[in-house]
Amino acid sequence: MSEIRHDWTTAEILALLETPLLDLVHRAQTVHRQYNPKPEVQLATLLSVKTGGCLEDCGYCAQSVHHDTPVKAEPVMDVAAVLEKAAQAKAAGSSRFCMGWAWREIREGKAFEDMLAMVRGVRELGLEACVTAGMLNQPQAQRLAAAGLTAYNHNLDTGPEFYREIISTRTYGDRLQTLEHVRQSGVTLCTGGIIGLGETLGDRARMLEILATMQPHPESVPINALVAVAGTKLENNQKVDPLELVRMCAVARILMPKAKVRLSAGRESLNKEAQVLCFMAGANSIFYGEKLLTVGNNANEEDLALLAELGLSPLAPAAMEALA
Ligand code: SAM
Ligand code: DTB
Ligand code: SF4
Repeated sequence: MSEIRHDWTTAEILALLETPLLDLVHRAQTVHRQYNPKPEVQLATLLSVKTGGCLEDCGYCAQSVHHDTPVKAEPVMDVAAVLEKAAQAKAAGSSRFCMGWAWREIREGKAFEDMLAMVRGVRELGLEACVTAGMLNQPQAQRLAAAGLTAYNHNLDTGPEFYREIISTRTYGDRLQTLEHVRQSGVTLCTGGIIGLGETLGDRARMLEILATMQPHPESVPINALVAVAGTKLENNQKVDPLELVRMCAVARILMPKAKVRLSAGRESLNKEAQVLCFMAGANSIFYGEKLLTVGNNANEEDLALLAELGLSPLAPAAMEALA
């Protein structure tokens, strides 16, 4: 069995990203079968609990106040409505429920108390609970852990040298600090990135290097392809070649053999064959449900049919409990 390493270098990762595609996919599939022998894919459903009006200026995001997009600021959803959505996600076959708040950071008060109640409620349904709500401090991470939070999503998005080109309202260091607070609290890490921002292969390698040299590795690594939203800074960026996503999934799998590699935003624009290649390359989780946070996603029936055709089963909540 290939060993799990935490000392990957930029040059090694760049060489992986540049490996001929079939060799790369073969290597990734070999690692994937060693570490994740069951033919399973985790279905995670997203819900935007607080949409729009975000003070950060992430160049890709439809929810930033710095952009004039069709997404407008909405009030925070209430606890009962969120738990109703979670129950529906469970009934549809999801094992993880991911809740998003378009916030720069978590603040104390009713909205945070409600977030904790939502986490408790989602866990009581027997689902994994994930939250993404911007920066947080150590006591907040501990309160989320005590409520039963499974994972906190906080992406690095790209390499540190390119970060300032995409986001100016916070630093890469801020991002790493939040991840450290989460790790210390015992909540698992969901952190990955986006391609298609205008970054170089070197920037992708640097992001993967920072993830793959964490000890332990993040438990979950989302790989997003830019969904270019009208009104954002990146609205005119060139569309990502689906094979670039395959490469990112493959390299993430090779570097972090046990992580859930989540094929995330941009999947709707992949054809069936490109998705199959991503699964071959080691992707073992998808967002499931008609919407991500604000943009569309593949239809449930289509996703279930694709998994069935490939002989893949949705990761059952029971298996998920065993992992917890
Ligand atoms: N506000 C929180 C934060 O920034 O951590 C959470 C929500 S944010 C929407 C979560 C992630 O979704 C971002 O870090 C980014 O990787 C991804 N994302 C956001 N907008 C996207 C887009 N238009 N296309 C692709 N990925 C996107
Ligand atoms: C992640 O990396 N991707 C998901 C989840 N984590 C929160 C969000 C994708 C958002 C896509 C754009 C939108 O729906 O606004
Ligand atoms: Fe705000 Fe998150 Fe969007 Fe950035 S990605 S603008 S932090 S909601």
